[in-house]
Amino acid sequence: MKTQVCIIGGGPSGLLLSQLLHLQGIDTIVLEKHSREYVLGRIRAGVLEHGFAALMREAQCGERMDREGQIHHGFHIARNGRLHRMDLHKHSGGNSVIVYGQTEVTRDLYEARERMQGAVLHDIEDVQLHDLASGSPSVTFRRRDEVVRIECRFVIGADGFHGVSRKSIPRTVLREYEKVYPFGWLGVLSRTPPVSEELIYVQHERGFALCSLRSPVLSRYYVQVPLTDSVEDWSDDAFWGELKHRLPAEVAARLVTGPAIEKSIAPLRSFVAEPMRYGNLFLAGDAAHIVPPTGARGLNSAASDIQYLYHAMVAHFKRGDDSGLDGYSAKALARVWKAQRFSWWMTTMLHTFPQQADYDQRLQQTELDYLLSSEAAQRSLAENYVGLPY
Ligand code: RFL
Ligand code: PHB
Repeated sequence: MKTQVCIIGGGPSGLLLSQLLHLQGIDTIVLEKHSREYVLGRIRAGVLEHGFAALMREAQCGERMDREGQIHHGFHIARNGRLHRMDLHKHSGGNSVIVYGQTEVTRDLYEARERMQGAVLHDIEDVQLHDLASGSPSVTFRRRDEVVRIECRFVIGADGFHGVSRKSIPRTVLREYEKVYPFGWLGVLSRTPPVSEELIYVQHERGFALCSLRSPVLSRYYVQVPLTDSVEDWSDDAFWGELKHRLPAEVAARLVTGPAIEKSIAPLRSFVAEPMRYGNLFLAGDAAHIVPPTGARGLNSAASDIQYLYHAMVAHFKRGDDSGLDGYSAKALARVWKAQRFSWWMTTMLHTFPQQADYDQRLQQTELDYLLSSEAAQRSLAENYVGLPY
């Protein structure tokens, strides 16, 4: 098989790039390890930056997002039983975010790829990347009992944190930066009306909590849990009880509970791999960097990588201009590190850290005091939350 761009990973990053390149007449093949149902079964992000939304529209995949997604002009921070509203719209010069689940984003991208007869191969195994430093790299994989080779001009590693692409870069070239947090998020999806029209991020001595949503009838809630907990330790009743404990009383009083349709624990981690290019392999999204979900940056950082790569690839194939490809890693990493900083800051400010020194605890409280009382601090939060410019 032959293609111009071979994309490893059929998550949002890989599918979005494939769709954008297709619309510019550039040929791609997407290789996905799992089935489409499996990919769509993963409940993840919920908040999209306006820049991401614009990219979805450019990919001709924005129609349902614009119809069903909810525009949010602000969110709340709960502390000591009180809600404090962060006005994103006012403090970011008129920007906002869209609440539209990653599952729906991915579904829209799959449907668009199908409509345009894009090649997305599922259930493939043993992906290996070859000759990345040469001008004609290739990718091999196994499907059923057959080994298939794809020859291409570029390989895109969009295969998430556990994928093979990053691992194909020699250890002498790659530098990794990592921070692991001593807790995780237990998330529940329930077919119940959301407790609040806007998200509520909760700082509480028992631990962080988050009230989010997917639609007027679908809620998404999280509570901070120790890494030693497993999903089996948490009955639905135990989850709702703990969430109510952490919410301000007036919010807890109107919380509608119901059976969990999905329940999972995600560990929190910050990670960056540098550089994001090796020869003709380009990393994008979670394959190169991850953040704790507190600042809602993960999927949005993946989208900015894709925006840079998309324009760089178009410049290469249409105009023979390689400046975008040559500058990709540095440009993407500059924005990635800002998302790392923001996610680390939100996470550190809002979570309860085991065995925290008294001094650090007072500083943490002061950081939140400052945010809640300073318009300048709220402007900085808003600028980052709606998405820094590409
Ligand atoms: P993905 O989504 O992990 O997709 C990678 C795909 O590659 C496949 N794959 C392989 N394919 C072929 N061969 C191999 N060897 C392969 N190995 C893996 C995988 O099956 C998969 O389909 O990465 P991508 O596309 O870069 O997308 C990144 C986002 O998924 C991620 O950043 C976000 O979900 C993070 N995130 C959030 N981001 C936001 O912007 N806003 C949010 O509100 C938000 N909330 C969250 C989140 C992540 C969470 N978890 C579970 C970590 C909330 C949570 C709880
Ligand atoms: C979600 O709805 O899943 C969500 C929203 C905001 C975050 C993280 C997750 O910061």
